[in-house]
Amino acid sequence: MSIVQARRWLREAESVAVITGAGISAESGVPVFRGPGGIWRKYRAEELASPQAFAQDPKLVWEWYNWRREIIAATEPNAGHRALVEIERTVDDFSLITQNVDGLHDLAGSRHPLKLHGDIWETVCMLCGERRINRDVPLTPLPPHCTCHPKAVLRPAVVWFGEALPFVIWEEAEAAVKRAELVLVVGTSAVVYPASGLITIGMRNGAHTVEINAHRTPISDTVDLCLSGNAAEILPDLIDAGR
Ligand code: BV8
Ligand code: ZN
Repeated sequence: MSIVQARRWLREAESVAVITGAGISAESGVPVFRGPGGIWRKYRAEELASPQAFAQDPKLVWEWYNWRREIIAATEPNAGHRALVEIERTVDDFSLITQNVDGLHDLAGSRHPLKLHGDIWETVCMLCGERRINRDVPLTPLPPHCTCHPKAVLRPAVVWFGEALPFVIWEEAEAAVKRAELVLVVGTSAVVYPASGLITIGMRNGAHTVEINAHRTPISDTVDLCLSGNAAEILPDLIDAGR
């Protein structure tokens, strides 16, 4: 089976769900979490993306987010992001589910990305809960404070390890993969749960599953089709001119 089969499934599907991870933004220059470039100073994401790490050293965690915000602010969506916008236009029932917090799907024009892990451009106050978009690069001073109280600290409005995913978004994502005839899994190492569990849910509900990844992952042996390579090249290639 090959990309011809994937094009056919895409052409025939009335309901498509796409699950993206950091790999779809790699071509834009956004560092991935695992594999080369995934380390910041000497820390792995798991050591910084947690309430415990933030409680222990909010300034260090914010320095990591400032580093990422600065990189992301200088990036553009790539052909992979844009191809998903194109596919969204041609499929009756299309859902884009992303683990990414970089906002590149929004910038590319995706109508309603389901952000399972939040948004790096949004802050939330640890005291009053106020959420706001803040695109200052870099954010300073660190840690940023809310206007509600001189000691109220702002955190990134993202989902850290050990934290629950946003319930409404999760429900919408789970419903999408349950009704999908085709699930595309793009640029994720498929090791973070419950996000990666959506792939199995799609499979169990009869969807064709296609993985697009530069390397093999723990789901490569279970999906119907693996398209190995760069998402920024493969996704545009999926769009069948004759659709
Ligand atoms: C929860 C924060 C419970 C935002 C992130 C043991 C077993 C199973 C699960 C667990 C376990 N122990 C703990 C858990 C749960 C834990 C978890 O899954 N841990 C893992 C590491 C084992 N999960 C949680 O804690 C979740 N919460 O379970 O809560 C709960 C329930 C109710 C009430 C209270 C609590 C929360 C998970 C969210 C964590 N937050 N980030 C941020 O700062 O970004 S996770 C982090 O990893 C990012 O969000 C990222 O999105 C996510 C997944 O990474 P990927 O996107 O896949 O990126 P990665 O670098 O790994 O891979 C890139 C891929 O792209 C690679 O495959 C590469 O080959 C490919 N690629 C590269 N270039 C290209 C490419 N592909 C194509 N083209 C290219 N050009
Ligand atoms: Zn506040």
